[in-house]
Amino acid sequence: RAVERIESADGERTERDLPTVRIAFDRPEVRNAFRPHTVDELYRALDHARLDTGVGVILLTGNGPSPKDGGHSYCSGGDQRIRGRAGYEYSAEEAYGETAQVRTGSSGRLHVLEVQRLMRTMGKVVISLVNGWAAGGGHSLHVVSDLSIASREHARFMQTDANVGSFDGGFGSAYLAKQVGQKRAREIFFLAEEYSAQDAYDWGAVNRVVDHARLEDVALEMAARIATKSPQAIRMLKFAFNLADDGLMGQQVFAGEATRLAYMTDEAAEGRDAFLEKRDPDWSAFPHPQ
Ligand code: 1HA
Repeated sequence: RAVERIESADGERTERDLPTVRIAFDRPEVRNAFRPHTVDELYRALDHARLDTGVGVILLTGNGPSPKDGGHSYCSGGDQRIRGRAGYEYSAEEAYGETAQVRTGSSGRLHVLEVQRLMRTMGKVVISLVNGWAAGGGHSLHVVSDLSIASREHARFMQTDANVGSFDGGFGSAYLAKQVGQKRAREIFFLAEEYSAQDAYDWGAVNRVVDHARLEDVALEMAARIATKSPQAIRMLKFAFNLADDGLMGQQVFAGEATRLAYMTDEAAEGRDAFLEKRDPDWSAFPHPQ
């Protein structure tokens, strides 16, 4: 849970809880590559934040730097060491003992597309703090985020999917093309070249480039600013931005929120009450607006 540090004009310091949580990959020795277990934990943390009515903003980042070589990373995608012929399967027993699958509820498969869908469809703002390498499936997580802030010194981007015979043919490519344009997105995937925070900013793929030391502070400032806005308005706007690109799914998510709002009206209550009281509904108090 994040706090905002406020310093008044007379130098007095106070802290207040922000409606914000920080979720971080914590495998810096492998550039924060994810395993099925990592992704299941990420899903649970995100869903916990989704369900918590006190949370409006989620900051997604990577811990580090690596204790091995000091390298900084946001996330380098699927852990290639546990990739089998049928995808990212691995023996949970190897890492966590025999009861691991029961304990974690993990099926031993990589559910990263489910994580992407959750980030996309939750009515809260997800901000990626790209503090180092964003590669492969890690690059796609930053792409799917609502906002991205990049470290000037350490953020590096590379879409390596095609290097390792993988391809995110969903949000990771299609939504990237919406952000940077078709030609640029194809270049990013087909050439898999490294690009910088400044490149990402120039191409419209990140919102801000900031000094590394300021990355988390800037994210908290953004979160504090978003916290001053109407939660309902932010939610409707996020769903509206998604709607056309997400097709019927986008319409469903937007419409679900519209239904929720409509349920709060006297008109909807009349429909419910009439049914429960076994009478015809009386809509006379609810004219057709112009
Ligand atoms: O595309 C998908 C999906 C698509 C559809 C549906 C689901 C999907 C799920 C996943 C993915 C993918 O993520 S595919 C793409 C997988 N990721 C990669 O191809 C990135 C591989 N890593 C790199 O290219 C580079 O490591 C790097 C550009 C991120 C950083 O380079 P750097 O700074 O030179 O470090 P490097 O020495 O390469 O890495 C440091 C250590 O981290 C190495 O281990 P060490 O030699 O110290 O034992 C390295 O092997 C390890 N490491 C880095 N990335 C990964 C990794 N180990 C396993 N998996 C990694 N992804």
